[in-house]
Amino acid sequence: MRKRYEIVRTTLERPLERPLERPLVSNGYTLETTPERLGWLEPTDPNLPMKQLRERYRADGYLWLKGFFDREVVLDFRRFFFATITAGGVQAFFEVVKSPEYERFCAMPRLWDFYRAFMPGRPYLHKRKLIRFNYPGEHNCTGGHYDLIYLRAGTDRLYTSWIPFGDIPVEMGGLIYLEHSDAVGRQMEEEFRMKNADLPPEERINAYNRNMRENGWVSANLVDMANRFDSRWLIADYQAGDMMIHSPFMIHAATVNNVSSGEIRLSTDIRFQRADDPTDPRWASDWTPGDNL
Ligand SMILES: O=C(O)CCC(=O)C(=O)O
Repeated sequence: MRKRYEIVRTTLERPLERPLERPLVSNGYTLETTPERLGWLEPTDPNLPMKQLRERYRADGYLWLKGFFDREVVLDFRRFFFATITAGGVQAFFEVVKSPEYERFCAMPRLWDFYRAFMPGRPYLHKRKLIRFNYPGEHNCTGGHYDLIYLRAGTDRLYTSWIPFGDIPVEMGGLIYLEHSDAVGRQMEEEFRMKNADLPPEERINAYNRNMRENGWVSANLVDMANRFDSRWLIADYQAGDMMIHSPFMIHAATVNNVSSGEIRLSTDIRFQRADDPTDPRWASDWTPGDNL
């Protein structure tokens, strides 16, 4: 029998904010567009008092901070990325990941001052930072997962910043979130913790151990997930300058880039925690291909 997960609804049901230009497809599954299965993320003003931002984050499992960064700074990084890739080919991708320009972007006082106040405490940024780019029509995209699956060897007081490098309208395949799934992720993780208890320590924290699913994902079938948890996928038209923050238990995924303009979807995801909480040592080095995380 299927497990029932309690999902508390705290936001009003709203119709879609605009008609979709294309169906949303993720790993071969086309998302349902009924109001019970698809909705829009709620934007938040980053200038609200910290107390309100924290309450919202706790209630929703995410914050969509509109216009958090200076748009031009973000677009500058996008230009740097494509100039580097154009000059050096795809091998240059990991040069960008290790570049001073990317370090500088991630070291921006705007970001660190925010986390210092939001946590509150001295922030620590995991060195393993990811940049993702997706060509239109590329079939594979991020399956449904929550981040702690890959980060089990430290604290669970983690904050992921997902930052679009450019405008990412829904049809370009930005991040989507399963509404109120922070509670689902917590319950699943508790179940994995119990199942993993008998495994050797390095296996216990592994996203690919015998108790986990392919790629560490909860599922690649987002349609089934929304039905199973009786929830909605929340979508958004992201703009350069926005920043998402999500909890390590919040389930999210992506859809295929399906824009006709040929534009590439470019984003980064980086993770903060308090400097005095335990860190996962596997995330203390630059992201490299095949680092098995
Ligand atoms: O950008 C993506 O496709 C995935 C990002 C992600 O999983 C994250 O930000 O945690």
